[in-house]
Amino acid sequence: MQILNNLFFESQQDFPYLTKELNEIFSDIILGGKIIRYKISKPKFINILASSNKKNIQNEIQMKLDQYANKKFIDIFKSKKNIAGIVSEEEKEIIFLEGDSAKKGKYVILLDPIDGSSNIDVNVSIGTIFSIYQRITPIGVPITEADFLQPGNKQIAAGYILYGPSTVLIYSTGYGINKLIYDSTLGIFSLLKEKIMYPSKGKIYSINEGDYNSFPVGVKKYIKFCQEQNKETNRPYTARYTGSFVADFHRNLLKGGIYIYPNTTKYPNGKLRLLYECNPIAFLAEQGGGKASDGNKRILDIIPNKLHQRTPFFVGIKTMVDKAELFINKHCYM
Ligand code: P6P
Repeated sequence: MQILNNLFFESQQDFPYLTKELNEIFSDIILGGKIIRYKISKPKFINILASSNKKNIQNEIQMKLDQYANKKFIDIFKSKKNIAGIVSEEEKEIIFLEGDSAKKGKYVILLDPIDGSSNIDVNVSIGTIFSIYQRITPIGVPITEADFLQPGNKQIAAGYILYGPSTVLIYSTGYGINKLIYDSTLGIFSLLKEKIMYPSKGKIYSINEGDYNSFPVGVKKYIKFCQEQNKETNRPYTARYTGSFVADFHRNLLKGGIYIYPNTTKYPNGKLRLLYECNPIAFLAEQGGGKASDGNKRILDIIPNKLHQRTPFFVGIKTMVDKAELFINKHCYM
């Protein structure tokens, strides 16, 4: 009924806890999400799912959709005045918006335009992750890197769009997790559920066990713990790993689990980026009653020093993250 009450655009009541400016920023995010969803569902018109044969600043193969999504979101934010600057996974430097935005924009946004892009050409769910802060430089002067190097506990909103069998927007402004679903008939996102919380128990663990030999001992011990027979503690757990962080996080949030990307030989500081992957997801996890750490400390308390810095990442049901940290700290001397 709620959907039928909507006009052909998202209505305010679908976006609880958004100020007027944030509501405008979310409209921009949703516009970008709708365009990306369309492109993904219509690849035959545009050969957009192939690799671009270029590498991004992370030295990762950039898929055409990565480039397309990055440009689309930047163009959309540039056309409005609420955002003063953007950091994107696909851009080495800060995107300084000109004119009114730079002077009057109260907010900065950090973005992973398409996460899980290695899955684009095999039709596995992918996602857009976003993180929003109030700028710390005064209105009227150009923004600086400091506006983006804020700890995750200063985020005022964060979320993701998951492009799967259905397209969903998950976000929080610090008052719980809200879930909206896209209705392609009406072309709008409608509120489906507020205050989403992790289940009290979980039995899914998500980690790329192909890297097992290069994991720290504590992580190896935790994986063996997950695989042991123990009816009382709901084990063995189930392994689920898609190679698409947003999809794995979303499933674990709804069904109960833990996602781990630890430091490995190839990624000594972890693979996931703190500012536009781990902080927004950690913000959501804590809003859902879960926990997010680097194996030792709270992700949201890490003081960033580089825009694209990486961190080991453990996120999920609090008791599961606590257990993983126990194994890590017990074996950290080994
Ligand atoms: P690996 C995608 O590139 C990503 O950042 C996450 O979405 C995903 O969980 C992870 O990397 C996959 O990395 O090394 O397991 O292939």
